[in-house]
Amino acid sequence: MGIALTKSLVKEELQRFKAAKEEGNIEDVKAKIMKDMELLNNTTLHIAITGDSGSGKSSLVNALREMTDEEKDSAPTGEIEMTKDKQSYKHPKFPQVTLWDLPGIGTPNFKADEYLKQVNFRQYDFFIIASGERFTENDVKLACEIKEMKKKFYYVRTKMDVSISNNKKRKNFSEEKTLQEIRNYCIQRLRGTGEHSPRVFLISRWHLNNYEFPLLVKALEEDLDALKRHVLIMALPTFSKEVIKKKENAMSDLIWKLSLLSCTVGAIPIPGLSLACDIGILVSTMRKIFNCFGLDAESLRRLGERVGKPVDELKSARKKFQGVDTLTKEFVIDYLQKSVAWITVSTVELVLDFVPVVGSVVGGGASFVTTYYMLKNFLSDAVEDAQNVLAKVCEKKE
Ligand SMILES: Nc1nc2c(ncn2[C@@H]2O[C@H](COP(=O)(O)OP(=O)(O)OP(=O)(O)O)[C@@H](O)[C@H]2O)c(=O)[nH]1
Ligand SMILES: [Mg+2]
Repeated sequence: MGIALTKSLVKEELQRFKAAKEEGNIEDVKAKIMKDMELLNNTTLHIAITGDSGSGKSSLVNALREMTDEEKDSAPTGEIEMTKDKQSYKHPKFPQVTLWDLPGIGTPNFKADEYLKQVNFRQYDFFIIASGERFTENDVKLACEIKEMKKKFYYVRTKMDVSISNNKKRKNFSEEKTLQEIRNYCIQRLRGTGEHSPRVFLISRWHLNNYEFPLLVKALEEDLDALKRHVLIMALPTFSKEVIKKKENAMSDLIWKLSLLSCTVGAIPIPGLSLACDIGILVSTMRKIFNCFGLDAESLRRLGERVGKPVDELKSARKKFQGVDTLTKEFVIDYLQKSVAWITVSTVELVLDFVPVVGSVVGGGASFVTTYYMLKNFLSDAVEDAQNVLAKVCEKKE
């Protein structure tokens, strides 16, 4: 077990550590990281989903919350008008993310002229305008109004699975051509509102990895600031290898910061282990990683319901975390114990290498190295299992 610990990789990280230390007094570095962490923990993301009745707003809210329409606390969906008032839905695992299911513009309680004021447009980070088969006058009106208020909006054409399946019956069907036609039609209508480069994404709530949902995520990432981007990535459903990679990068960055913090918090020996690191930081970060890749029992249950696979099948696809439903402190200690042979030998070597680099903070350095590599090791295990689960989801039924 363990990630590849090459000398050059270690040297690189230690140089980074040294540079961070040289940025100022280690207490200043610690204070800055603590402030960054506090800012991150207090960052919220409010996503407004609007559009005509039946366009698939509530379905999209549920998809982004990784829920089926049947789950308790999900947004009600259906063939008749359902969303009559604005309603907020917190993400079940990431309460920093709130999805707002808004009633359509021009519905009895929400008159077109007053719409944005009534839904309190200022509180949202951006709008998604959902539209079903036809682009309506209301969609145009809404796009104009949101633009006037200088808010960002993304135009989302839903139910692409239905459109593609209907078009398949035609002679000379080409999926690419069908997508192009629909995209051109939407862009043209939006250009009519004075929008020069309208952003249109063709999606299906049932196939987030198909069509243009990945492009929508990319656009959001580019538009959001670093903190909000981090919150978005953490909460994204793990629907593709690309999403797993995004999550891995985001967590790597966090690990680096938290490890720096651990070396200044003070190394506490872990009972029964010849390790000195901050167990609190290890447990909370490992839990964050575990949940963010959807490896916990609750996430796997939801995933099973969405893709129609028994939860036990998904659970047993995990190789590194077999039998783990939630990440407890006991599990973390056990995990560390299993890694101990690897980490102690490496740590001794690393710290010896480290002495000329950091001089007097060898103690802190040892804690930094231990925390850093324990967490990196855990992250690489989590990535591997997230890929295993994804592969199981993609497996065709026999
Ligand atoms: N196949 C398919 N059906 C979808 C998709 N999105 C929504 N639907 C269906 O379209 C119907 C309407 O979806 P809702 O999510 O209730 O639409 P809404 O915009 O919330 O409607 P109101 O609440 O009445 O404003 C439901 O039967 C959904 O199951 C999709 O991407 N694919
Ligand atoms: Mg609805």
